Formats: sequence, C-alpha cells, structure tokens
Amino acid sequence: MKIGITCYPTYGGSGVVATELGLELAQRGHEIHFISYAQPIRLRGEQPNIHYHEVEVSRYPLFDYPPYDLALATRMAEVSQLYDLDLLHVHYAIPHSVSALLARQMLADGPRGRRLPFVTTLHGTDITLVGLDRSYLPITRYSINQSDGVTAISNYLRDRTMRVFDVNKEIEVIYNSVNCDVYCRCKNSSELRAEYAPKDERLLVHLSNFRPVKRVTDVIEIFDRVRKQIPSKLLLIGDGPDRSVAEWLAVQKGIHEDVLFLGKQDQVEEKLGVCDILLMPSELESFGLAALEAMACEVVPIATRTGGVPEVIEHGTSGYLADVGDVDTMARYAIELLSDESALRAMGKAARAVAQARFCSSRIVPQYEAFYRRVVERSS
Ligand code: GMT
Repeated sequence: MKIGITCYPTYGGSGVVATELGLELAQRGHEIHFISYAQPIRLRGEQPNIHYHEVEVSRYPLFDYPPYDLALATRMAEVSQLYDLDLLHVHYAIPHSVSALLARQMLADGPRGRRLPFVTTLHGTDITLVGLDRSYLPITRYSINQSDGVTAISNYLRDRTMRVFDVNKEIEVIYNSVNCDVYCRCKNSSELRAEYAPKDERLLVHLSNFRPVKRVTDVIEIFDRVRKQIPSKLLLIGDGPDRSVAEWLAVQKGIHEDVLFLGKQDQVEEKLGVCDILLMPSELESFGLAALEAMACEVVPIATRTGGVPEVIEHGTSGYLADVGDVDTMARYAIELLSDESALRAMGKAARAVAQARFCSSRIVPQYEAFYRRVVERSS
C-alpha cells in the first residue's frame, strides 16, 4: 500500500510510535510518505520505501499564528495526488485529523473526484488534556467522527474517548509496539555501563519529554531515597520544560553528581540496555511507551497505576505500580529489587517476555495492515 503518515516530529511518544510504525511498514514493502513540518526524530538517513515531505508554513506579518493546519492539509492533498496514496494515517488528533479531513474533501472536489480515506490514532493528551479544552473539543470530536477509521493505543484511552467525547465511531484498540530485535539487552555494553557507573553502581533511568505530567521531580525524590541505601546513578534522558526544576532539586539535595542529565538522545535502546530500573511516576499515561521500551531491554519499570499503564505492566510480575505521588512506595520497590540481583534479573526477563508476547512490532504491525485494508475496502 501507499500510506501517508503525519505526526509530531519532535520528542514525544506519538511521534516515536508513528515513525517506528512507518519504518516497519516500509520494511514490509509498503511505500511510506511522512508529511510533517520537520523530519521525525527517529527517521535517519536514506531508507528504502521511505519518503519525507516537509510542510512549509509561510510567515506573513499579518499572521500572529501561522496556519500550519491549512498548509498541512494542502501538502497532504498534494502528496496524496502526486504519489497516488491509498490512505493517510494521522497520529495525534489535534490538528492532524482536521487537516486530513480537509485534504480528503479537497481531493473529492478535485478533477479526479477521488476519495482518500484517513485513519486517526489517538495517543493520549490529544484526548485527556488538549482535546478537553473548549476551544478544541468540538472540532476534535468532529474530526474523530469524520475519520474513516479510529484507533486508540489502550483500552483506557478508547473508553475515556467514548465517555468524554461522546463519539459515534467505533474505536479499535491497537497497542503501541516495540521492535524486540532492536530493543534488547543484547547490546549490553560493559564500556557504556562503566562510563555511567564507574564504581559498578546500580543504574536507574527516566526517559520522557520532561512535561509536568511526567512528574520529573518525583523521579529525583525516588532516586534520593534509593541512593541513601544503595550506591546508584540516575540517567535522565530527554528534555523539556521541567528539566531545570529537576536539576535544581538534585542540586538542593546534594545528589547532582549522581544524576546524569543526558538530554535528547538517539539510539535510546543502547542506553536503556545497560540500566536496571526505569522510573515512570507520571500523573497520567495512556500507555507509557518508555516503560515498554525498557521492558524489552529487561529493565524493570516502576511506574504509577494510572491510565493505560496497568495494561502494559503487571504489578509484581513485569514491574511495580504505585499510586501517583507515592514516592516512598516506589523507592521501596526499587531498593528491594536492587538488593536482590536474582530477583532483579528474573523480573527483567519476565518484563521482556511480556513485551515479546504482547507488544512486539511483529505482532502489532500486521494489526495496522489489516485495519488499513478494512478502511480502504469500506471506502472504495
Ligand atoms: O506524554 C506525552 O507528553 C507525549 C504524548 C505524545 O502524544 O507524544 O504521549 C502519549 O502518547 C504516547 C505514545 O502513544 C503514550 O505512550 C503516552 O502514554 C501518551 N501520554 C499520555 O497519555 C500523557
């Protein structure tokens, strides 16, 4: 098939999911066209069956707010026509599904009068935060209802969308996935581990876009408690608005030398693959992709019991869950695990087994392919 994919190209789970999906589909012989304002972060170099089309947003003194969604709709329609795309798949409803809807209408109104179906995948904050803003809610609901197919990345998100948005569409749950060949402990490099933990300390890691919803200061609080009991280091991967608050907290607590802020990183799998525990104390996660990536690398996730996280992590088997803000309990779980090497490794292996059995790309990508086929058949 020829598929147009639109996502936020910046750091964020939805962009990562969209890009990894496009790469997997391309490997399976589909022609993939990414349409966005910048090259998605995990798209690197020339790859067979992958095309990237940049959306130019012209600036004009009158435009305090340059209309990206209109430029995107125009580019979507152009690319679809030029490359004869079978469908568009947009990740994150706002504004991508509105742009796709406009593109579909433009093509229907064009000389060939063709119908271009589009699929919207809901990721989380497009529904739970941004979509609930009154200025976005009606148009988000409208574009979801107008989509030719809608998927959500967890049952939690599907149920919440049905309840809060009162949509009249069926929403199919297709879980996020991880490439289990790339994300593994197989690249466990002792040199890299020694670089972060020269005295063979334990390695904890947090990976996010450092938005308030991630509660990065809770990560520091948990690590502070763990470090008092067990020699350890904390890797913080990513960047965002709460990074400096976390930096200050680490300084205040006198632990900044053991907290390594790595910033935005490529090849995240290499870093995850040398760690022991991932901390994800988020206020809300509709899925928690970082936890899944860690699990595939045999890194035990300690996270909050919120949103779709319990669909990914089974408490006591493939990780631990605690209430939002309960840093003492999360620290206790970490200390217990780090004090018992064989329990730590056994749980790491159990976590990978769950990632392999339920969330490997080789299982999830065919679900998208089948979904696309149904949408295209229904629309022709
Ligand atoms: O969490 C964010 O701030 C980013 C956001 C996104 O759309 O990029 O993440 C959402 O989508 C991810 C990929 O599907 C999910 O793993 C995250 O759980 C979800 N975030 C929230 O629901 C807060």
